[in-house]
Amino acid sequence: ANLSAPARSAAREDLPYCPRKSPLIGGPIRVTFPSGLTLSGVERKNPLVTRGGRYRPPDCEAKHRTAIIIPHRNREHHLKFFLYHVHPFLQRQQLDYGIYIIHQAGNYTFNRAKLMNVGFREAMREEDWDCLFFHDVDLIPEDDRNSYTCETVPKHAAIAMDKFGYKLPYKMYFGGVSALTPLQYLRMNGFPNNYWGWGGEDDDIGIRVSLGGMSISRPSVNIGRYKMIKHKLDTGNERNPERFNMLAKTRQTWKLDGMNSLDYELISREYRQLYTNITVNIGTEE
Ligand code: UD2
Ligand code: MN
Repeated sequence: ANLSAPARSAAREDLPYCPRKSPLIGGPIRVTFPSGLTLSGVERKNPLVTRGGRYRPPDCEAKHRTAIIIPHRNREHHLKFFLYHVHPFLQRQQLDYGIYIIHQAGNYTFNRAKLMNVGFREAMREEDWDCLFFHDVDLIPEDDRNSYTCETVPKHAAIAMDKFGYKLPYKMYFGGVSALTPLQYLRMNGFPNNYWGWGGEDDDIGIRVSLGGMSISRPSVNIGRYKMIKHKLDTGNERNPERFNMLAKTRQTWKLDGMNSLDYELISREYRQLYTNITVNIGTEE
Protein backbone atom coordinates (compact mmCIF):
# COMPACT_ATOMS: atom_id res chain seq x y z
CA ALA A 1 0.00 0.00 0.00
CA ASN A 2 1.12 3.47 -0.82
CA LEU A 3 0.89 6.42 1.53
CA SER A 4 1.31 9.35 -0.84
CA ALA A 5 -1.81 10.95 -2.28
CA PRO A 6 -2.63 9.95 -5.84
CA ALA A 7 -2.03 12.66 -8.40
CA ARG A 8 -5.22 13.86 -10.04
CA SER A 9 -5.11 13.59 -13.79
CA ALA A 10 -5.04 16.88 -15.62
CA ALA A 11 -8.30 18.58 -16.58
CA ARG A 12 -9.77 17.02 -19.68
CA GLU A 13 -11.17 20.12 -21.29
CA ASP A 14 -12.20 18.60 -24.57
CA LEU A 15 -14.44 15.93 -23.16
CA PRO A 16 -18.21 16.29 -23.55
CA TYR A 17 -20.40 15.72 -20.51
CA CYS A 18 -21.68 12.18 -20.07
CA PRO A 19 -25.30 11.73 -21.18
CA ARG A 20 -28.07 12.15 -18.63
CA LYS A 21 -28.78 8.42 -18.82
CA SER A 22 -25.79 6.14 -19.14
CA PRO A 23 -26.00 3.86 -22.20
CA LEU A 24 -24.19 1.17 -20.17
CA ILE A 25 -27.08 0.56 -17.75
CA GLY A 26 -28.53 -2.93 -18.10
CA GLY A 27 -31.11 -3.18 -15.27
CA PRO A 28 -31.21 -6.32 -13.08
CA ILE A 29 -27.84 -7.85 -12.18
CA ARG A 30 -27.21 -11.48 -11.44
CA VAL A 31 -25.25 -11.37 -8.18
CA THR A 32 -22.88 -14.30 -7.77
CA PHE A 33 -20.10 -15.06 -5.28
CA PRO A 34 -17.41 -16.83 -7.27
CA SER A 35 -15.21 -19.12 -5.22
CA GLY A 36 -11.51 -18.44 -5.52
CA LEU A 37 -12.05 -14.72 -6.13
CA THR A 38 -9.01 -12.64 -5.11
CA LEU A 39 -8.44 -8.90 -4.79
CA SER A 40 -5.87 -9.04 -7.59
CA GLY A 41 -8.50 -10.76 -9.72
CA VAL A 42 -10.83 -7.83 -9.02
CA GLU A 43 -8.02 -5.41 -9.90
CA ARG A 44 -7.48 -7.13 -13.26
CA LYS A 45 -11.19 -6.80 -14.03
CA ASN A 46 -11.09 -3.05 -13.27
CA PRO A 47 -8.04 -1.73 -15.15
CA LEU A 48 -9.35 1.86 -15.24
CA VAL A 49 -9.64 2.16 -11.47
CA THR A 50 -6.73 4.21 -10.16
CA ARG A 51 -4.97 4.07 -6.83
CA GLY A 52 -7.19 4.85 -3.87
CA GLY A 53 -10.18 3.25 -5.60
CA ARG A 54 -10.85 6.21 -7.90
CA TYR A 55 -12.49 6.26 -11.28
CA ARG A 56 -13.61 8.74 -13.92
CA PRO A 57 -15.29 7.74 -17.17
CA PRO A 58 -12.60 7.66 -19.87
CA ASP A 59 -14.57 9.27 -22.67
CA CYS A 60 -16.91 11.78 -21.04
CA GLU A 61 -16.93 14.19 -18.14
CA ALA A 62 -19.01 12.75 -15.29
CA LYS A 63 -22.03 14.76 -14.16
CA HIS A 64 -21.80 13.38 -10.61
CA ARG A 65 -19.03 12.93 -8.06
CA THR A 66 -19.88 10.27 -5.50
CA ALA A 67 -17.88 8.98 -2.53
CA ILE A 68 -18.77 5.56 -1.10
CA ILE A 69 -18.15 5.36 2.68
CA ILE A 70 -17.95 1.90 4.25
CA PRO A 71 -17.58 1.19 7.97
CA HIS A 72 -15.36 -1.82 8.43
CA ARG A 73 -13.66 -4.26 10.74
CA ASN A 74 -12.88 -7.90 10.16
CA ARG A 75 -15.06 -8.30 7.04
CA GLU A 76 -12.33 -8.70 4.38
CA HIS A 77 -14.27 -11.60 2.88
CA HIS A 78 -17.33 -9.40 2.30
CA LEU A 79 -15.21 -6.49 1.13
CA LYS A 80 -13.75 -8.58 -1.68
CA PHE A 81 -17.22 -9.44 -3.05
CA PHE A 82 -18.37 -5.88 -2.53
CA LEU A 83 -15.53 -4.48 -4.63
CA TYR A 84 -16.02 -7.19 -7.26
CA HIS A 85 -19.63 -6.09 -7.80
CA VAL A 86 -19.65 -2.41 -6.98
CA HIS A 87 -16.72 -1.16 -9.06
CA PRO A 88 -18.26 -2.31 -12.38
CA PHE A 89 -21.71 -1.18 -11.14
CA LEU A 90 -20.47 2.39 -10.55
CA GLN A 91 -18.57 2.44 -13.83
CA ARG A 92 -21.71 1.50 -15.74
CA GLN A 93 -23.34 4.57 -14.18
CA GLN A 94 -20.54 6.77 -15.59
CA LEU A 95 -19.77 8.34 -12.23
CA ASP A 96 -16.65 10.07 -11.00
CA TYR A 97 -16.30 8.06 -7.80
CA GLY A 98 -14.05 6.99 -4.94
CA ILE A 99 -14.36 4.17 -2.40
CA TYR A 100 -13.35 4.77 1.22
CA ILE A 101 -13.08 1.97 3.77
CA ILE A 102 -13.19 3.33 7.31
CA HIS A 103 -11.51 0.75 9.42
CA GLN A 104 -12.04 0.79 13.18
CA ALA A 105 -8.75 0.02 14.96
CA GLY A 106 -8.60 -2.16 18.07
CA ASN A 107 -11.11 -4.54 19.59
CA TYR A 108 -13.40 -2.14 21.41
CA THR A 109 -17.13 -2.32 20.58
CA PHE A 110 -17.89 -1.39 16.96
CA ASN A 111 -19.52 1.96 16.17
CA ARG A 112 -20.95 2.08 12.66
CA ALA A 113 -22.39 5.62 12.75
CA LYS A 114 -19.28 7.27 14.18
CA LEU A 115 -17.18 5.60 11.47
CA MET A 116 -19.52 7.20 8.92
CA ASN A 117 -18.84 10.63 10.45
CA VAL A 118 -15.10 9.98 10.17
CA GLY A 119 -15.60 8.90 6.56
CA PHE A 120 -17.49 12.09 5.77
CA ARG A 121 -14.76 14.31 7.18
CA GLU A 122 -11.86 12.38 5.63
CA ALA A 123 -13.47 12.07 2.19
CA MET A 124 -14.46 15.76 2.06
CA ARG A 125 -10.94 16.70 3.10
CA GLU A 126 -9.71 15.13 -0.14
CA GLU A 127 -12.31 16.05 -2.71
CA ASP A 128 -15.31 18.23 -3.21
CA TRP A 129 -17.70 15.25 -3.46
CA ASP A 130 -21.26 16.23 -4.31
CA CYS A 131 -22.80 13.04 -2.91
CA LEU A 132 -21.83 10.54 -0.21
CA PHE A 133 -23.15 6.99 -0.06
CA PHE A 134 -23.06 5.47 3.44
CA HIS A 135 -22.92 1.77 2.74
CA ASP A 136 -22.80 -1.53 4.64
CA VAL A 137 -20.00 -3.73 3.28
CA ASP A 138 -22.26 -6.74 2.93
CA LEU A 139 -24.97 -5.23 0.71
CA ILE A 140 -24.73 -5.83 -3.04
CA PRO A 141 -27.02 -3.81 -5.32
CA GLU A 142 -29.02 -5.98 -7.69
CA ASP A 143 -30.08 -3.43 -10.31
CA ASP A 144 -27.85 -0.82 -11.90
CA ARG A 145 -30.75 1.59 -12.46
CA ASN A 146 -30.35 2.21 -8.69
CA SER A 147 -28.51 5.42 -9.28
CA TYR A 148 -25.63 6.26 -6.91
CA THR A 149 -26.34 9.97 -7.02
CA CYS A 150 -28.02 12.31 -4.53
CA GLU A 151 -31.49 13.83 -4.55
CA THR A 152 -32.83 17.13 -3.23
CA VAL A 153 -33.51 15.37 0.10
CA PRO A 154 -31.62 12.51 1.83
CA LYS A 155 -32.08 9.22 0.04
CA HIS A 156 -32.55 5.80 1.54
CA ALA A 157 -31.42 3.41 -1.18
CA ALA A 158 -31.57 -0.07 0.41
CA ILE A 159 -35.33 -0.30 0.45
CA ALA A 160 -35.77 -3.86 -0.83
CA MET A 161 -33.40 -6.41 0.67
CA ASP A 162 -33.53 -10.16 0.33
CA LYS A 163 -33.36 -10.52 4.12
CA PHE A 164 -36.60 -8.53 4.52
CA GLY A 165 -38.38 -10.27 1.62
CA TYR A 166 -37.57 -7.38 -0.76
CA LYS A 167 -39.75 -4.84 0.98
CA LEU A 168 -39.29 -2.02 3.43
CA PRO A 169 -39.43 -3.52 6.96
CA TYR A 170 -41.05 -0.38 8.43
CA LYS A 171 -41.79 3.11 7.21
CA MET A 172 -39.02 4.99 9.07
CA TYR A 173 -36.34 2.40 8.21
CA PHE A 174 -33.08 4.09 7.14
CA GLY A 175 -30.49 1.28 7.43
CA GLY A 176 -28.11 -0.38 5.01
CA VAL A 177 -27.42 2.21 2.32
CA SER A 178 -28.22 5.93 2.37
CA ALA A 179 -27.08 8.91 0.33
CA LEU A 180 -26.72 12.55 1.31
CA THR A 181 -25.14 15.66 -0.11
CA PRO A 182 -22.60 17.40 2.17
CA LEU A 183 -25.18 20.10 2.93
CA GLN A 184 -27.87 17.58 3.85
CA TYR A 185 -25.38 15.73 6.05
CA LEU A 186 -24.34 18.86 7.94
CA ARG A 187 -27.91 20.07 8.23
CA MET A 188 -28.68 17.07 10.46
CA ASN A 189 -25.32 17.38 12.25
CA GLY A 190 -24.22 14.11 10.60
CA PHE A 191 -24.81 10.81 12.33
CA PRO A 192 -24.74 10.10 16.11
CA ASN A 193 -21.34 9.24 17.67
CA ASN A 194 -22.63 7.46 20.74
CA TYR A 195 -24.25 4.25 19.46
CA TRP A 196 -21.78 1.50 20.40
CA GLY A 197 -22.65 -2.00 19.26
CA TRP A 198 -25.43 -3.27 17.04
CA GLY A 199 -28.68 -1.45 16.40
CA GLY A 200 -30.55 1.79 16.89
CA GLU A 201 -28.18 4.09 15.03
CA ASP A 202 -30.06 3.64 11.75
CA ASP A 203 -33.35 4.71 13.35
CA ASP A 204 -31.59 7.62 15.05
CA ILE A 205 -30.31 8.74 11.65
CA GLY A 206 -33.83 8.51 10.22
CA ILE A 207 -35.13 10.70 13.06
CA ARG A 208 -32.32 13.22 12.54
CA VAL A 209 -33.33 13.59 8.89
CA SER A 210 -36.77 14.74 9.96
CA LEU A 211 -35.46 16.87 12.86
CA GLY A 212 -33.24 18.55 10.28
CA GLY A 213 -36.45 19.49 8.47
CA MET A 214 -35.95 17.11 5.56
CA SER A 215 -37.94 14.27 4.08
CA ILE A 216 -36.65 10.95 2.74
CA SER A 217 -36.53 9.96 -0.91
CA ARG A 218 -36.40 6.35 -2.07
CA PRO A 219 -35.95 4.52 -5.35
CA SER A 220 -38.80 2.25 -6.40
CA VAL A 221 -38.92 -1.22 -4.82
CA ASN A 222 -38.12 -3.00 -8.04
CA ILE A 223 -34.89 -0.99 -8.37
CA GLY A 224 -33.64 -0.44 -4.80
CA ARG A 225 -32.93 -4.14 -4.44
CA TYR A 226 -29.98 -5.60 -2.50
CA LYS A 227 -28.59 -8.96 -1.51
CA MET A 228 -27.05 -9.12 1.94
CA ILE A 229 -24.18 -11.57 2.21
CA LYS A 230 -25.25 -13.94 5.00
CA HIS A 231 -23.49 -13.50 8.31
CA LYS A 232 -23.87 -13.79 12.07
CA LEU A 233 -23.64 -10.92 14.55
CA ASP A 234 -19.92 -10.10 14.88
CA THR A 235 -17.97 -10.48 18.09
CA GLY A 236 -17.37 -6.92 19.28
CA ASN A 237 -20.67 -5.68 17.86
CA GLU A 238 -23.11 -7.05 20.42
CA ARG A 239 -26.64 -5.63 20.54
CA ASN A 240 -26.72 -2.25 22.21
CA PRO A 241 -29.15 -2.64 25.15
CA GLU A 242 -29.44 1.15 25.51
CA ARG A 243 -30.68 1.72 21.99
CA PHE A 244 -34.37 2.22 22.80
CA ASN A 245 -33.62 4.67 25.64
CA MET A 246 -31.28 6.57 23.38
CA LEU A 247 -33.79 6.73 20.53
CA ALA A 248 -36.30 8.32 22.87
CA LYS A 249 -33.87 11.21 23.38
CA THR A 250 -32.67 11.95 19.86
CA ARG A 251 -34.66 15.17 19.80
CA GLN A 252 -32.64 16.45 22.79
CA THR A 253 -29.24 15.14 21.66
CA TRP A 254 -28.91 15.57 17.90
CA LYS A 255 -27.68 19.15 17.96
CA LEU A 256 -25.02 18.36 20.57
CA ASP A 257 -23.81 15.01 19.26
CA GLY A 258 -22.71 14.57 15.66
CA MET A 259 -20.28 16.24 13.29
CA ASN A 260 -19.88 19.19 15.65
CA SER A 261 -18.62 16.94 18.47
CA LEU A 262 -16.69 14.39 16.38
CA ASP A 263 -13.37 13.40 17.88
CA TYR A 264 -10.99 10.67 16.66
CA GLU A 265 -7.38 9.87 15.97
CA LEU A 266 -6.38 9.13 12.39
CA ILE A 267 -3.94 6.23 12.39
CA SER A 268 -3.30 5.80 8.68
CA ARG A 269 -4.53 6.64 5.22
CA GLU A 270 -3.47 4.11 2.60
CA TYR A 271 -4.16 4.42 -1.10
CA ARG A 272 -4.73 0.82 -2.08
CA GLN A 273 -5.52 -0.03 -5.68
CA LEU A 274 -9.25 -0.67 -5.18
CA TYR A 275 -10.00 1.66 -2.25
CA THR A 276 -8.63 4.21 0.16
CA ASN A 277 -8.20 2.62 3.57
CA ILE A 278 -8.59 4.91 6.54
CA THR A 279 -7.70 3.33 9.87
CA VAL A 280 -8.97 5.25 12.84
CA ASN A 281 -9.02 5.12 16.59
CA ILE A 282 -12.53 6.24 17.56
CA GLY A 283 -12.01 5.73 21.27
CA THR A 284 -14.45 4.13 23.66
CA GLU A 285 -17.74 4.84 25.33
CA GLU A 286 -17.64 7.47 28.03
C1 UD2 B 1 -28.41 -3.80 10.01
C2 UD2 B 1 -28.44 -2.66 9.03
C3 UD2 B 1 -27.21 -1.79 9.23
C4 UD2 B 1 -27.09 -1.31 10.65
C5 UD2 B 1 -27.15 -2.51 11.58
C6 UD2 B 1 -27.25 -2.12 13.04
C7 UD2 B 1 -29.37 -3.94 7.19
C8 UD2 B 1 -29.11 -4.51 5.87
N1 UD2 B 1 -28.39 -3.20 7.70
O1 UD2 B 1 -27.34 -4.61 9.59
O2 UD2 B 1 -27.24 -0.67 8.34
O3 UD2 B 1 -28.10 -0.38 10.95
O4 UD2 B 1 -28.28 -3.32 11.33
O5 UD2 B 1 -26.07 -1.59 13.52
O6 UD2 B 1 -30.42 -4.11 7.75
N2 UD2 B 1 -19.38 -4.05 10.42
C9 UD2 B 1 -18.06 -4.50 10.28
N3 UD2 B 1 -17.52 -5.26 11.26
C10 UD2 B 1 -18.20 -5.63 12.37
C11 UD2 B 1 -19.53 -5.17 12.50
C12 UD2 B 1 -20.10 -4.40 11.50
O7 UD2 B 1 -17.40 -4.22 9.28
O8 UD2 B 1 -17.64 -6.32 13.22
C13 UD2 B 1 -19.95 -3.11 9.40
C14 UD2 B 1 -20.19 -3.77 8.05
O9 UD2 B 1 -20.05 -2.80 7.04
C15 UD2 B 1 -21.62 -4.21 8.22
C16 UD2 B 1 -22.23 -3.02 8.97
O10 UD2 B 1 -21.20 -2.61 9.85
O11 UD2 B 1 -22.26 -4.46 6.98
C17 UD2 B 1 -23.54 -3.33 9.72
O12 UD2 B 1 -23.36 -4.41 10.63
P1 UD2 B 1 -24.08 -5.84 10.43
O13 UD2 B 1 -23.98 -6.23 9.00
O14 UD2 B 1 -23.53 -6.80 11.41
O15 UD2 B 1 -25.56 -5.56 10.86
P2 UD2 B 1 -26.93 -6.02 10.15
O16 UD2 B 1 -26.71 -6.92 9.00
O17 UD2 B 1 -27.89 -6.48 11.17
MN1 MN C 1 -25.20 -7.08 7.56
